[in-house]
Amino acid sequence: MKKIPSSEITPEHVYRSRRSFIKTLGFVGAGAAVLAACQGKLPEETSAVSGGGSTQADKLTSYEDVISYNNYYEFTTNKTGVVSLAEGFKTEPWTVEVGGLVNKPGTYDLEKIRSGFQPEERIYRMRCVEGWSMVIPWLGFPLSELLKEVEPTSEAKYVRFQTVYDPDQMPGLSNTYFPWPYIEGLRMDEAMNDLTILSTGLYGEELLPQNGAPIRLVVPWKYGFKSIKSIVKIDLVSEMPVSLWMAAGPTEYGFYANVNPNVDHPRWSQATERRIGESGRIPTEMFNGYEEEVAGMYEGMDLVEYF
Ligand SMILES: Nc1nc2c(c(=O)[nH]1)N[C@H]1C(S)=C(S)[C@@H](COP(=O)(O)O)O[C@H]1N2
Ligand SMILES: [Mo]
Repeated sequence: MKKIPSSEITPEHVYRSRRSFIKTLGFVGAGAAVLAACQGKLPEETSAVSGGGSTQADKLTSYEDVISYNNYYEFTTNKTGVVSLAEGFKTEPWTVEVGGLVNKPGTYDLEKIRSGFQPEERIYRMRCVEGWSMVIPWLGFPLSELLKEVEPTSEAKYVRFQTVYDPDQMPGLSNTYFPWPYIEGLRMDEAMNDLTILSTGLYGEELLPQNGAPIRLVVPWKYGFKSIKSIVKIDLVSEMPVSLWMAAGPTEYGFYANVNPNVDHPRWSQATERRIGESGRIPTEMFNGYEEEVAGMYEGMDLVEYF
């Protein structure tokens, strides 16, 4: 194996060497294992995407790009400016309050999250509504595991998520154009879908602030803005939550926000996307390539009306 100077050992290097080691044992994780079984050996530079059928292989976005090109408006709307403004963001102590229409509301601190849930690797395609995308090896656990613990009542129809509101640490909150705090929501079946995870890490490392540390949502078949960062509150509710983006631009951002190449944003096409770190554009897939797993939830729904 090629020697890498220690100064250049990024989590990506460590992650890749560990993965190739695991590969020789014939196991990379559920999604990849299926692909490996079908095709024999995985090409070094591609990775099986979790879900989205067993035949797709996508190149991972580099660790450097994943941690330096971000949308996190509580810090700044400048994608390459988040990293420096978020440096040193305090993520400990941290608690996530889980309540609303549940039998067993709970306060989850990081210790309780770490000991209660086992993170697994999920390689997901992520598609930003602005037309760029990444392929990220997340670490996380299904949101359904947490929701089952708190026992939603029969009145619970939606899940509402809220990001921390901390003006002392987040200079972007002074931008009064946005109705802070950042809010997002999912319908109950979407929240319970196995693809929906709470992520605490990526590339085998703990999440950095710019990616939503210490815990964020990841919903790979929806536009990136649904994957809300740095969550402090999760409520089970009976009415459809109004997200920050719905409040800021109701004609441009709907509640569902499913990736759909056939439904354009009012100001641009959604037919293609640019993979960060690669050249040119590629076609955007229905439900971001996760049609098999999620299309059933929207059967009979007009996806133009419910955008
Ligand atoms: N709280 C909060 N969550 C957020 C955002 C944000 O501005 N604030 N941006 C969203 C958007 S538009 C995208 S594309 C993804 C980007 O995630 P990443 O920076 O980890 O790639 O985070 C989403 N989650
Ligand atoms: Mo986005």
